[in-house]
Amino acid sequence: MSEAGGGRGCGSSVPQRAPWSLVAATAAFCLVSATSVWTAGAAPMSREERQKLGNQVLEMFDHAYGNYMEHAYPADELMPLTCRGRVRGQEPSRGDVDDALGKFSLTLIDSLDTLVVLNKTKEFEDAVRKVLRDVNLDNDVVVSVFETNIRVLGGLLGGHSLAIMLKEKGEYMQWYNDELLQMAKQLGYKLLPAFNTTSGLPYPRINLKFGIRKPEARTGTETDTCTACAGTLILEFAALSRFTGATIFEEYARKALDFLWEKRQRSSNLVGVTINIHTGDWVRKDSGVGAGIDSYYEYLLKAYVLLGDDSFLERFNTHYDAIMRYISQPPLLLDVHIHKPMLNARTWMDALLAFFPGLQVLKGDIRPAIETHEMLYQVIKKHNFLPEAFTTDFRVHWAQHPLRPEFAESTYFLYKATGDPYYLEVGKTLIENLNKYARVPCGFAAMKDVRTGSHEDRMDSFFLAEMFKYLYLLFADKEDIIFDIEDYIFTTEAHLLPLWLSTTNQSISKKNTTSEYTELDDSNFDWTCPNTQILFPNDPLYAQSIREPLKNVVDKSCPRGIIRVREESFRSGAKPPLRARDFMATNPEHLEILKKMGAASSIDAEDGLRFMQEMIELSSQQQKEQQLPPRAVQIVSHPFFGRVVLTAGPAQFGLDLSKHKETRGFVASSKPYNGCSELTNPEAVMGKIALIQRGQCMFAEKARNIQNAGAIGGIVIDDNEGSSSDTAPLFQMAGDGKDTDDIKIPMLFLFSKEGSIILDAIREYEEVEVLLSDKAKDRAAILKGKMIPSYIINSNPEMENEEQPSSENDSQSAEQITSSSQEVDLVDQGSPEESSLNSQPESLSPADTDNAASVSPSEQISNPMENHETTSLDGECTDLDNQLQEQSETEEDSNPNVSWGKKVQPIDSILADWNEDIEAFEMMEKDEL
Ligand code: DMJ
Repeated sequence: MSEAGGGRGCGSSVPQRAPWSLVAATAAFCLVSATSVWTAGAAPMSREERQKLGNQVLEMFDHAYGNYMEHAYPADELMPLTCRGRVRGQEPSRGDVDDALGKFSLTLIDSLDTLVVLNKTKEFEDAVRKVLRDVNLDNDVVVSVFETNIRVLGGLLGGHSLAIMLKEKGEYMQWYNDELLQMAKQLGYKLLPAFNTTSGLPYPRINLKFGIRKPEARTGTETDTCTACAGTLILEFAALSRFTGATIFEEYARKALDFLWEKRQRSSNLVGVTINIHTGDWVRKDSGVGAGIDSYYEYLLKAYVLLGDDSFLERFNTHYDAIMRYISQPPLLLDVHIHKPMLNARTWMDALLAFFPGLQVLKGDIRPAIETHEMLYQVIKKHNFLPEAFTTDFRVHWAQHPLRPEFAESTYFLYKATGDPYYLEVGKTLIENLNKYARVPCGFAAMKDVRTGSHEDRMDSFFLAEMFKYLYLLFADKEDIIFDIEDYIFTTEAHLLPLWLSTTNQSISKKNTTSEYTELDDSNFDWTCPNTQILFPNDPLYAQSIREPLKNVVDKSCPRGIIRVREESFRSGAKPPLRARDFMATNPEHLEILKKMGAASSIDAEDGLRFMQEMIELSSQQQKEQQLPPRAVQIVSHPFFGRVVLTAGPAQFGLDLSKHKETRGFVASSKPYNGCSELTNPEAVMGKIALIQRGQCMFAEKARNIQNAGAIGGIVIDDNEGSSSDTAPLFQMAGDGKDTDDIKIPMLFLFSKEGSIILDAIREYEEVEVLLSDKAKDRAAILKGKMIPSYIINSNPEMENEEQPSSENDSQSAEQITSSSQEVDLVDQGSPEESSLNSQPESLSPADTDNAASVSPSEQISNPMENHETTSLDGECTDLDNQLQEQSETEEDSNPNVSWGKKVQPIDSILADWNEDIEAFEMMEKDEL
């Protein structure tokens, strides 16, 4: 696009380093599109292959959208495992996540402009008619202002933008008369009461029908909101104002942004994660580029692109400078404290920050974008998806993955900026993983645990709004899209707004804005607009040369919480700081170091605080290390073929699936169903996996009864109707307090909702075969030896309609499989892990009572799912861990007084000593505000 078309380049009054080469808001705002100059590096991908991948994306979209429309619409979202709509109030509440659901057919609205990008114009026309006919924006439901803005208002505006584009082309949408825009305006007015605060920051939630603070509204008493929640409105609100001429929306969004800018921490120029909407105090003073803040930064830069207002670029550049100074520790991006920005606030990163490399491309800062993207890609290669959170040494911290699009977004932008076909290969991997691990017969299911491959009954609307757009555009040529994508800017939900809005209804742009930039000097703009003519001209291997040193960063190295402050002094021979994991209370040198912390220099004080922080994490980690990770029940028979994976709780007795081969077999219900006495149907469960209902007797007793009847495994299904691992913490089944070594078969636990997926499958298909394992298995391995068309394995779209395997084939191979399942090693050698668990009966349930509801899970169980990985799975960090082990052994050897593992001061008592210090630190932070 040209500047005349809207948007701004560097040709403004803002200090700059180089002219914008191309103002393509879709991607490389500052960059030359290098696709045409690429000559070396990763092998180029042929047009044919790119088209094939594009077609695959189209087929995947059809699978997701088609199932939503067929089985869920007009509900807000599809539940892909149970194949029905998610209607708020009819499902157990999931807390804040549900605030996106307003009974307004969310997924349909969020998908509107994706249909046009994917060249499904006819379907778009139908979808718009449905929105106009069916969607009600006046429901008595409390929704998130942020989510409603980015998904619904953004969706309507994106739909309107492309509807008028199509109308102008003269073929489609000839009947369209701004109806989507009218709906957007109606919704805009519904959101405005949220801004009725003295600060101008919006309340986080609003009742669509009753607004805020009215007794019927059930909202309006909140005091805090996240920075992104208050700072991610300007694109949609300004577009609404400029499309309609009603200036109020842009004014309100600008006011909120002005307030946030005023409240930035003045010495670091960072913002916190949560702010009090009445006082403007920072409630959470940690600062990063991921959850809670992410799109605030994104909207400052994009507001400049869309609205051409220099003040937004100045603010963005000021924050960006602070981010690169404090948060960016390439390839990592680590949260810090806004008042002590040299102090890391966490030792883990969240998945939302994966959008940041894309934003850096828009900014024109390619090198760190390539570095962070590469690091993220390696985490993905290890776990197939980006876990919601992962540590600085790349272990899983929070194992869920709700099919987030941020990494695909950054991949697209990096490809546009560098033209490096490597990024096409990255996109191809994303497609393969989605088809292999997330695709289920009724759509795509979020990953509940990337380590086990288990699913959640959830397909968020952003998956359709964003993922398919970015993936399709990655492989598309200009002529594959029916309009010029470079005439539009992507919102944070990937909705498209036309850049010509910058020259429309501009009258409000400066009204009511506060501005004070005198403190800024040229050094704030060091990162601005590097010119890709300089970056790339004679070196097409540029991106590769940046990735190369990082290529083993995840697999081979496990950075131990990278802290840069003293990098220089390490190099000059000074000792690295004492880390919590190395600390021994019996080591005099360690005690001496500890004494110094907090006493002398500020560096010592920082060491002390970090040490405390690490001790807290270590302490909770050690508690969790007593727990077993979740397991997977994978349905492998027709028509599931491994595509449905259920999260299961392990047992503290029986075969340990993490140490033995998985167990595979057909399922059969035991009689009696509770499995509390000798089975009356041993012939039915012999050689099979028995289903037993929870309750009436101990888990171990059930296991013995089915084992005596010849079962090769057991699945206990919760008797608590409606329970689900979506809403209840998963737990491990305890033994009976006695010796359980006689139980040799594996036992897993499913909540009622997951259990009923198996029970329903039996009702429908009679023969249902499952795999019990520690992690879902690759479908190719599952189907080995079976006559299955390759589309099942590869999910190759063109073959989707081909004949399915006959039931004859199925039963034939079922025999093979049954016999192979009998080869499973049933002899449990016992493990130290189990014996240590069994030796702590006080933490375990004494019995599986028949009154489950009266026993809280926390009383009865330990929770292996609780968000954090506790041990190094998959042999991660082995090399470094070995070195560390060797190192501690050497230390021990050289100091005969040190007895490793004995006499160590309990962590609790160390923490108690430091509580006072932590409080003092917090007080200090508060005073500085
Ligand atoms: C989307 O709704 C938007 O991208 C938002 O900014 C945060 N992330 C989700 C998807 O992960």
